[in-house]
Amino acid sequence: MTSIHSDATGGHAGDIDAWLATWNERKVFEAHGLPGDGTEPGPRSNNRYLVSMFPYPSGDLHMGHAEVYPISDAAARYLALKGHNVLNPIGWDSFGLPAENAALKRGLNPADWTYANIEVQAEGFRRLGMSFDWRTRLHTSDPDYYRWNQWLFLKLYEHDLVYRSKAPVNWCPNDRTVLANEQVIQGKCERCGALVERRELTQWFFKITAYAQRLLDDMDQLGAWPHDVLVMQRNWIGRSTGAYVDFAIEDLDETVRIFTSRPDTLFGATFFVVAADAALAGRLVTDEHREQLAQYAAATRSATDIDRLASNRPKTGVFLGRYAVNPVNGDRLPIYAADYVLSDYGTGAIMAVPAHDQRDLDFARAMDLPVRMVVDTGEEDPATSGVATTGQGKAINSSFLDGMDVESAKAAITADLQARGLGEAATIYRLRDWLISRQRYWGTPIPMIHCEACGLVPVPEDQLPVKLPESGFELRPSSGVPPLATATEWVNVECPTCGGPATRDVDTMDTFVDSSWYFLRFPNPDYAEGPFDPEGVKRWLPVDDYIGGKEHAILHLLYARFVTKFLSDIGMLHFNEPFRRLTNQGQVIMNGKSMSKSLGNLVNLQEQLAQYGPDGVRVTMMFASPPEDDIDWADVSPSGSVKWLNRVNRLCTDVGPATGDPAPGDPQVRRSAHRLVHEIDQLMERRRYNVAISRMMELTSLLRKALDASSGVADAAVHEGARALAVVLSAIAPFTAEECWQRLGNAPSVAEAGWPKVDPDMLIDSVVTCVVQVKGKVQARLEVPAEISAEDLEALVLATEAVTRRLPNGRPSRIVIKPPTLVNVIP
Ligand code: ANZ
Ligand code: ZN
Repeated sequence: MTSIHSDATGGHAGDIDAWLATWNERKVFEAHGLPGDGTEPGPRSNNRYLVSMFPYPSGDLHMGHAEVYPISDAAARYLALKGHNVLNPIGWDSFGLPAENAALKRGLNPADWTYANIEVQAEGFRRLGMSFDWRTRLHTSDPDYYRWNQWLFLKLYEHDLVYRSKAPVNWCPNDRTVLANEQVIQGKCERCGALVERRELTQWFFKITAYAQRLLDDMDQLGAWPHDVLVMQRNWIGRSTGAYVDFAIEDLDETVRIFTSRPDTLFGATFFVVAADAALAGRLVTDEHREQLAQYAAATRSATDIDRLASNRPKTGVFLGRYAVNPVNGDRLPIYAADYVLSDYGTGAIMAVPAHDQRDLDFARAMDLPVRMVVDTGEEDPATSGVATTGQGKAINSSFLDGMDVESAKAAITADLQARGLGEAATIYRLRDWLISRQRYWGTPIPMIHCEACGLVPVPEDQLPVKLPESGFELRPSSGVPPLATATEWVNVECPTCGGPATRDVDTMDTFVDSSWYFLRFPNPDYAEGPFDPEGVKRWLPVDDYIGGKEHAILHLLYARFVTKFLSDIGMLHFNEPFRRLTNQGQVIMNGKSMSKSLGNLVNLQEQLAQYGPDGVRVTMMFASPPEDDIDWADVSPSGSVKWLNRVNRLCTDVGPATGDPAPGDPQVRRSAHRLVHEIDQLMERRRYNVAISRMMELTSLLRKALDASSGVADAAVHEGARALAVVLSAIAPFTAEECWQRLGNAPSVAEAGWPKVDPDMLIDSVVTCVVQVKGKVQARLEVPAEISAEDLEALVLATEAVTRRLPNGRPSRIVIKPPTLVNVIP
C-alpha cells in the first residue's frame, strides 16, 4: 500500500484523509433514489448514469487508470455540479487468466491474489479522489454475481442461442494444456517455449450471429458514438451480399455450394478452390493426391487467419485431381485446396475469377491457370498487367449478360440460377459465433451436466450458483485436462433429470460474458431475485455515457450490445442499446512508445502521486490533450500543474472569506470572469478538458491581477470570481478545490455548491456607435465593440469605403483616434 502524504502536494490539496472523511460523512457522491436506500429518486429526466469500463485487478493502479478514471470523474462531477442526480459506479472485472498465472507462479490461491489486489485498487481510487458511489461495488468473481452469468447462459440455451461444436484451440504439447491467445508468443508457449499446435476441442458457443443484422441496423441509434468505433464494428460484422451457386463435381455424386459477392463474373471462373483444412477437401481429393493434401493441410492449420488472408503472401495450394462443372457453361474447372480460402467463411469453397479478384489472379499466375476477362472496366488486361480489375463496367464474354452493368448482371444471373435451382441470392456475415468456453479454473463454471442416459442437462435454476471448488483440484494438471476435471468430488453429481451418475461440465466462461451485462447490476448490486433490479434499471438505464479504452471498440461492445438485445427480446429490458454515448480515451505512453516492462519505460504511478499529489497528476493528465489522444508522459509537466494549483490556493487564501460590505470592484473584471466561466461550462460539456483548464488558468491570472490592483483587498467582483474558480476546479482537482472553498469562508463540500450562475447580461457584447470624420466632416457611423482597441479601430476605419475614396494617396497624412466613439482622418 502506498501512502500519499499531504505535504507531497505542496500543501495545495490540504489533508487528503480529512477530505475523504468529509465526503464520506456527508455522502456527497451518493446518488438519490437507488432502490431501497430510502431517498427520493427525483424526476427520472434529471438522472445521469455514467459508467467507466470497470478495472481488472491486476495489481496496484497504474498510469492508464490515472488517465481514464479522472476523465470519467470530471464528467460525473461536472454533471452533479450542474444539478443532475448522478450515478457513478465502481466494480471489478475480477475473473481471468492473470490471477491463475500469478497463482501458479507464486503458489497463491487465485481468489486471495484477486481480492487482495481489489482492496489495493479501491484504496488507490479513494486517494485519487474518485467520486464513485461505493454502494454500487460489485466483483464478477463473487458467487452472487457469477450465478447470474450462469442464469444468462441457461436463458440463452433455452432460446436456442447456445450450442457446442468443435473449434481449434492453442495447445502446448509440452505443458499439455490449452493456452489463451495472449499466452502464445510468436507461435510458441509463453511458459516453456514449445511450438504451439492447433487442436480441435468441443467448445461452447453463444449464437451472436443470429443478431448480426440487428447489430448493424441498430447502429442508427448510436449517433453519439465515435465514428471510427462504428466503422470498426461494421467491418467486424462484415455483411456481404451476393449469391450461393451450386457446382456439380465430376465423377462424384456431390454438388458443392460456393458463396460469391460477384455472381456477375460466373462466366469468368477458370478454377475452383476449397479450404485446405476443411473436411470437404478430403472428400473431393483423388487417392493419387491424398498424401500431398494431408501435408499441405497440416501446414495450413498452423497458420493464423491473418497470415492466410494477407494479400502479399505468396499463393500456395495443391491440385486435388478433380473438376467442378460451371453450371452456366459446362466448363471443367480444376479443383485446388489452398490456404487463402478459409474454412469458416461463406461455404469454405469458391469459384475463382482471376481477372477480377487479386488473390485468385496471384494464384492463377503461381499455378499457370487461365485468366478470362468478363467485365470490361476500361483498364489494362489483368492477364498481362498482373492487376485484377474490380471496378464497374459492362459484362463481356458472358452470354446473355453481355452489355449489362455490374448491378444488372448480378440481378440477372442470380434470378436465372434461382429459376433453375442452381443457386440463390445470399447475405453472409464475417462475424463468428462467440466462443465462450475456456479450459481454465478462475472463471464462471458452465452450468451444464453430462449424463450418459439423458445427454446434456442444464443445471436447474434453483441450484445456482454452481460454485467453483475451493480445493481438491490441480491448477495445472499434467494430464492435459482442464483444472476443474481434476476436482473429482465437484465433478461427479447426480443427474438432475434421472438421478443417475453424471458429471459437471469442466469448462469456465470467457470473462467477456461477465462484462457483457455488469452495468445493469450497479444500481442494486445485492439484488437476489434476478440478475438486476428492474426498478434500478428503469431509473438509470440505458447508460448515458460509457467511458473507456479503444481496445474494447469491437468485442466487448458487441457482446454487451448482443446481450442487451437478447434481454430486451425476452422482455426484461425496455431498451435495446446499452450505451447512449461512448467516450474513448487514449493511452499514456512514454517517449513515443507504449509503456512496458521489457522496454524499461514504465512510469510508476505511485511515485508520481508521491511527488505531485493526486490533483497534480489529474490536472497533468487532463491538461495534456483531449481525452481521445495519447499522452506522452515525457512531454508533460506535472510540476507546472502543481505550480498552478498552488497559485489558485494562494489566491483563495489571499482573497479570504467575504466580510462586511466590499466595494463592487471593476465591472470589466466581473464581465471577463463570467465569460470565462461560461466558456469553461461549454468546454466541460464537450469534454475539451485541456482547453477548459487553460481557461481556468486565465481566470486565475485575471483575479490575481485584480486583487493586486486593489492593494490585496478583495472586492465583490474578485470574491465572486474566486468562488466560481473553486467550484469549476472541483471537477478536475477536487482536493485543492475543497481547500480553496474553505479558505474563501465556505462550509464543505464544494462538490455540493452547484455550478456558478453566469449573468447573461455579461455575455452580451456591448456595441457603441463610432463617428468617423474626414477633415472634420462626418462621413460614416460604425457599430463597434465598446472595448475596441485603437489599433483595431484604425484598421476598421481605413477599410471603410466612405473613407478610402476620400484619400487620394490611399493613406491619411494624419489620423486622430478616440476609441471607441470618434475618429478624425486628415487626407
Ligand atoms: C468470385 C469473385 C469474383 C469474388 C470477383 C470476388 C470478386 P467479401 O466481399 O469480403 O464477402 N470468398 C468467398 N468465400 C471465401 C472464403 N471462405 N475464403 C476466402 N475467400 C472467400 O468477399 C466475398 C468474396 O470472397 C467472394 O466472392 C469470394 O470470391 C471470396 F471478381 O467470388 B468472390
Ligand atoms: Zn440423466
